Amino acid sequence: MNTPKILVIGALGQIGSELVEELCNQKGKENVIASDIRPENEVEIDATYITLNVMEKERLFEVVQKYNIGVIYNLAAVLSAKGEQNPMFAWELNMQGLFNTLEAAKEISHLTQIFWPSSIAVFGPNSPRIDTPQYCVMDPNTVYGISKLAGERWCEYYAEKYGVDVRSIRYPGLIGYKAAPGGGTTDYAVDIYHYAVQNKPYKCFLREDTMLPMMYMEDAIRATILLMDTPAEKIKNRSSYNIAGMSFSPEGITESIRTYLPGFECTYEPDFRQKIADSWPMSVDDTDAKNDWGWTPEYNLDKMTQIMLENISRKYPQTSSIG
Ligand code: AKB
Repeated sequence: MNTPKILVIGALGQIGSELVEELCNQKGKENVIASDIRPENEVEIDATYITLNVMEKERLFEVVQKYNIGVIYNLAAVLSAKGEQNPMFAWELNMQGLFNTLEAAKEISHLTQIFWPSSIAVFGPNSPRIDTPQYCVMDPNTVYGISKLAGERWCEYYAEKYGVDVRSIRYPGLIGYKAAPGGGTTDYAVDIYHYAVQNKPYKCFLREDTMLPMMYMEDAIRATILLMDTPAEKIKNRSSYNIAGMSFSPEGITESIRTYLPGFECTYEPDFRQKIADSWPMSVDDTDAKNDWGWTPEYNLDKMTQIMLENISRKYPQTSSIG
């Protein structure tokens, strides 16, 4: 069987840049097209790249036809903290971008699979906060969370009404060293490593005891491709799956960093993002993902800290005290 052509939308973002690399490795570089809104002449990426704004439905349809696309990963989104600065734009991008890809899958027969990321932001202050179940009260209070919850319902609707093979994961906070995160409440957990390797103190925008679900990027990419490679009959959930990796607080990650850099200092000055974090789970129950498609995480906090510090220190050869 021929490998279908894959289009990654939002390929220059935190998840997109790592996903494109892994898809090229696993599915063949000739089968992957990376796209984002930046002009082609400004982008350096080791893959075929085209400029594409997911809000432009006609252009998206044209690209899907032209390149005979069989699979789309639509990662374009405004995240939780940034979304609160411009709620209407966040709603438009997060919803219209999803509709355009779902409509393309409904209308174009060779486009047979869609991946769309959801988030732990779909939960809210009245959701259980420990081992948050797959199905429970969901009352998100950020525009990002509202758009993700509405998007999940639309994914299930398109799957049931039109037979669209759409699959989704509720990502926890994602932590990687290759690309910068883009305006989320969990971004501190990437920034903190950059300060630590430069021997700088870090001022955290969340309280020290704010426990949140998190995941090392390699686990997240593995989960994403595993979900997409699972035979359709095993995918019982067409809204979005909870997946768990690890849970920690700013205090916990600071302790983990101190095992390598004992002098590292972190101070705490909570801002508007504290309220967002306080409405999210501390940990999630991912039994359904484990049972349906065999999800298991491989990274814990200390293993991740070691990899993050080693790799980020290479970005700061002048100041780093690691390695
Ligand atoms: C955010 O903080 O907005 C994201 C997320 C948890 O979806 N990282």
